[in-house]
Amino acid sequence: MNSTALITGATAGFGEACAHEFASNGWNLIITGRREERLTALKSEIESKFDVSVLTLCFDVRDNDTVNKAIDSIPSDVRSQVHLLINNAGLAVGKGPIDEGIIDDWERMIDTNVKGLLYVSKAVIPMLKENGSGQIINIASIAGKQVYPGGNVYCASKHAVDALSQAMRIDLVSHGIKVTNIAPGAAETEFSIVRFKGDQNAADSVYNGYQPLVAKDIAETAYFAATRPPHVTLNDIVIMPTAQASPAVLYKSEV
Ligand code: NDP
Ligand code: 8X3
Repeated sequence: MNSTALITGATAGFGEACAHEFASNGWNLIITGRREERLTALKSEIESKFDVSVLTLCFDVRDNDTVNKAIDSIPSDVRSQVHLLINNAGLAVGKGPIDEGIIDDWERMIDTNVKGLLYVSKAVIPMLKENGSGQIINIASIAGKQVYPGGNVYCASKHAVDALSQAMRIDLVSHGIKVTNIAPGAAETEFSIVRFKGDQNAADSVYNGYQPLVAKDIAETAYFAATRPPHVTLNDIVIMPTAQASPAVLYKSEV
């Protein structure tokens, strides 16, 4: 297997789990994120466990120049093996009524989830085209399908990801590039710690009383989507905890 997957946001959560899942199945990796020490540690761990090579690229997806410099630095022998981009880097910041929203939180979400995904995609798509095939997996969210109280701007940013998945599919079909949108419900990662700005109690309360998804559930789903035969594309996958019927309808046991 000579395929390489480029995964954004591999320093935690879904991205880190995808790195393990793909490497354990023989894929080489390009892992990215802002926390360089985590990237270095993940590279060492994966290369010691599996017979694959891992390239680390430390950048902020919100900075288009840095994104381009990082992607341009990929050596040509690695470039020619890149067949999969997993656009996973993203975040929610804050949750509350729209009129009480904090402008900086809105900008962080829109700049990361929408503009960052666009910058990385624009930089990587030429590689997929050159290589004659490929796949983009966009990690959207159930928040990109349905809006819930206090979710306003995060939901809007993920609706944008959902729309961009559809748009990419249309614009790239003639290049044989598959586009898969994955829309998870509640999953226990660092997501809620980030959303609630380090408030551990607020983060824990999101996952109390039911079994949320775990990062491995998403990684296995992404791997399944990436390993369908050439004539098959999984366009859109909604994956939820069994106890979550919709973003705001959770069946919680009595505490
Ligand atoms: P985590 O917080 O655990 O991981 C987020 C990852 O994104 C980290 O690796 C982080 O790396 C990276 N990231 C964030 N901002 C930037 C940035 N500006 N530049 C580069 N990398 C960045 O969250 P999850 O794994 O849960 O989230 C992954 C994706 O899944 C997100 O897009 C999220 O919206 C989505 N999602 C999450 C769900 C959940 O319930 N957990 C459900 C549905 C979708 P670093 O900080 O090192 O830069
Ligand atoms: C994360 C899931 O429901 O908290 O995208 O928005 S949710």
